[in-house]
Amino acid sequence: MKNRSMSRRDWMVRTGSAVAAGMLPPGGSSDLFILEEHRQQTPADPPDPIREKRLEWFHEAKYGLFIHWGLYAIPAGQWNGQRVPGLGEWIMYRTPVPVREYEKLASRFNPVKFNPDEWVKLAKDAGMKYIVITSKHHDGFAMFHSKVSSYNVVEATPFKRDVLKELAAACARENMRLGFYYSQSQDWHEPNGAGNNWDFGPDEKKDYDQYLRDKAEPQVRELLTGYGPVALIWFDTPRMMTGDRGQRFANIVRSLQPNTLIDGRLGTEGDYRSTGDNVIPGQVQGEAWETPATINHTWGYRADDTDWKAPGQITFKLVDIVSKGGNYLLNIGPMSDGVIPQASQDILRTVGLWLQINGEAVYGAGATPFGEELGEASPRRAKNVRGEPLVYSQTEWRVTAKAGRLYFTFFEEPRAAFPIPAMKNAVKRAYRLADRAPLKTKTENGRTTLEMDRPILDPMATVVVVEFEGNKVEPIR
Ligand code: FHN
Repeated sequence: MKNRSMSRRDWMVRTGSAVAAGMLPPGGSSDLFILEEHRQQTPADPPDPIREKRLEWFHEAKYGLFIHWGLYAIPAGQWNGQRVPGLGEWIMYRTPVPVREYEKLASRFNPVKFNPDEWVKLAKDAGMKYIVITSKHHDGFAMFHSKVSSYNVVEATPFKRDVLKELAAACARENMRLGFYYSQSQDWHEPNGAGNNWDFGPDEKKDYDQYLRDKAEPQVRELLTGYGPVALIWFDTPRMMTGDRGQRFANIVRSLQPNTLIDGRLGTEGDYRSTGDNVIPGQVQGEAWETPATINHTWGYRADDTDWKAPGQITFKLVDIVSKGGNYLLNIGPMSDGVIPQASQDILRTVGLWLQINGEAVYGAGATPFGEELGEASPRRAKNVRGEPLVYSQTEWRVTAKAGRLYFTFFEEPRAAFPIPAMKNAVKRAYRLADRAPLKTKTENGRTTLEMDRPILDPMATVVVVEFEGNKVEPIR
């Protein structure tokens, strides 16, 4: 199940981390509009016990809320009456909008309906165990009261409230872990930040270290000193990040808050791996990892993207990810008045209701000891769009595991007599997780089958617990 021998390159290829995060714009054409290398850092091998300790909560949590919120929520996908395709938070780049024009959005940012307690309550209702919010996205605007740049929510807007401070307080009240997304490389507002070539010319000619020294590094320090315990810093798009530059950020994090996790997109070694956007690996991964994903097709709010993923799809992705050893960081984009679109709230809460009953199969659960349920590799060695070996994914059921227990989550009605994959361990008993109703089992020639009632209990996903002898499954291959 563990695959510590997989090379960094293989992992990058398999998880889509090495290539573009191409997404369909809400219009649905195949316009790939972000070409961004997600340089991936492989946590040290063999595992470092200090890192493993830091990661304990992350392994338990499994499911987090990603929030992309910033000035881009105001245009919401339109500039001067024109629809700008692509990700909502990329509107400045895609148009492109000169800094002096884009900055004017700040004077209109007044999200009077922002209620951090409601946001935290939503995450809790959704069954999410951590929140990660954009503290500064590529547009360079800080959603916190930064002393190093007045381009921030307190000094540049009529709102004048420190969004992160208020959210941190609300999280602390509810014991919710809070992490900060920070765009360390791209900063389209700064002459020496990466990305803005329409105002400031090509990146190669910039004094990138000046930007790091005078803005990015001090801002990361601010985040780690003024906002309580920070669960993680979610760095992104490490353009122009050499190992040394990345290490400077890592040193800041480690020296100020040694328990804070670093994601996989810093530009030097992090604590866990981040897949490409919306990419779920085909197989179990041996290291800690996380899929960042959208609930529709954008991260920052855009008014025309209402193509939401259904609760059943999200539930499948969550269990699929957990069954491969990972975490799911699912994003929502609040509107410019501070309200989270009702549809995304409803979807998250529906999944949350399922988790209230079935969460035992998810939180703290380990990966499948089998793998046959995940799918089959293409017999012709075909590759998918990311150049990975093509796997014909199967979606009928998934398995997650804890000591002495397997959780079979069925997304489709299984065969009336469902054969448990071959294992050396004897089955002690089986029951439905939701109502604890026992299931009959039959063992013949060492193979156990579950006698399944029809229709299955929950059409979205039904969990069956199988208790077995011993702590760890020994599959028979
Ligand atoms: O460019 C960003 C994008 O806007 C968004 O923040 C995602 C989230 O994973 N990261 C980058 C693209 O991969």
